[in-house]
Amino acid sequence: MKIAAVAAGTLGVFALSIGPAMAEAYVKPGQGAGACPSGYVCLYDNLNLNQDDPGDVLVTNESLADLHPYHFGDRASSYVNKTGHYVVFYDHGDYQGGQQFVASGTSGNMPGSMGDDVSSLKILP
Ligand SMILES: [Ca+2]
Ligand SMILES: [Ca+2]
Repeated sequence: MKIAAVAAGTLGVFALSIGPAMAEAYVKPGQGAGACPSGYVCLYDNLNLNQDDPGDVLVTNESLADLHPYHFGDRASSYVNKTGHYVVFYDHGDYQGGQQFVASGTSGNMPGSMGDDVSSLKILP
């Protein structure tokens, strides 16, 4: 019985590791909503999804408690949400401070006073 339990546990880890939605976050240059893959939320350095002014895009399908390691702290001016979930932007790290909720399928300039202020983001379940 103990062997069977260990085997099942190993299988579970394996199944997780080949899941379709590997958590990842990276920065690339890009413009427009097409720069954001399906299943991800993307932050753009400049207004209007970088379409008037080329710049970097932070692409992520995981919540990020601190954008500074990606050199994207206090920098995002617009966004695209293709996660299928609500995303919450916070003006401080660790999901603290002011919040802005954006629905899946929406995009545009950062709502409220969140432009050049987002320091963390959470993808809701
Ligand atoms: Ca900016
Ligand atoms: Ca901030």
